Amino acid sequence: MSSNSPNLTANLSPFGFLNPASAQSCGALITRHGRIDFSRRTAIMGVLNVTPDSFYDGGRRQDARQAIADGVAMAGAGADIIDIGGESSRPGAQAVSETEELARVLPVIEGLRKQVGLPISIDTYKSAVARAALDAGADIVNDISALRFDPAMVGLIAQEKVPVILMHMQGTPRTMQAEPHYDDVVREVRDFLAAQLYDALDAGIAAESVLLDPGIGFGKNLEHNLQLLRGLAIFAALGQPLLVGVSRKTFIGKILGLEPELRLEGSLAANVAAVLGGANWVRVHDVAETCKALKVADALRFGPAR
Ligand code: 9MG
Repeated sequence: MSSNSPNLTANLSPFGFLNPASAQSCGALITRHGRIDFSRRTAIMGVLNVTPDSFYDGGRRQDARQAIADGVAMAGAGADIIDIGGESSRPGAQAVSETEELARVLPVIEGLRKQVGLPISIDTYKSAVARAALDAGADIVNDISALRFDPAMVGLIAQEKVPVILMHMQGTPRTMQAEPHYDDVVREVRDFLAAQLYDALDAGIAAESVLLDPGIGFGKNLEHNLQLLRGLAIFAALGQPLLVGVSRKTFIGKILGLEPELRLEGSLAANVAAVLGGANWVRVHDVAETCKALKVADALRFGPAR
């Protein structure tokens, strides 16, 4: 190993009891609307934002009808899960009120639930929004704060027995890109995810219901994001399924010098790299294109589809 390349296996030593990446607890997630099997292929989560200001799809969906139609199209294109969000988490985004977030997401969840059988996740860190979304037909909570921003969230997840995604973020969406700093980004994100996982387990959330996510772009600069993507095996070694979201993000724009509209190929490349690095789920805007790219990546990783 060259003297300046990161010694990632050395990072494992304090966590020597953890499983190797190949021994993740299981290859499926049980939800209220079916089982998501990612044992021999990567699960694809389609992004359905109903916000005026998300960095790529913000403002594209003027009403719930358009959002529902887009969700149905994503399901038809091969999505395994649809992730519905009503508050932008792009860098610099302002928080919205619970009332506003609910008004954006509930009609979409209710409408989509009538038309697709797929699991739906609600992208929120607010327990009241999560509770109403679950009542309206959502199945999974995607919490970008990993249960930190709303103290009632952990109890809700434990009580409802629903799967949860715990994501790492340094700061808040409003402040996170100001000057992100880490001494060792892979170790710090790994330690954070392990701590949040153990808090969740202590609160009564089942291990089979927890996915972990290094939070690409959330309080990270280009080099941090690249180190996290190179170090996915370290997060997989925590023994939980791993979700990675790179779709059209700024780090791809920095590499290519392109705006979000022109980042499809870069996103496909980064998603393939994430899958070959150990991601079990990917969160994407471009479902049809990602399905094709990941068929190839999955064949490399798991062998040809049977
Ligand atoms: C809401 N959101 C935007 N990017 C995301 C990512 O990378 N992971 C998760 N879990 N949620 C995200």
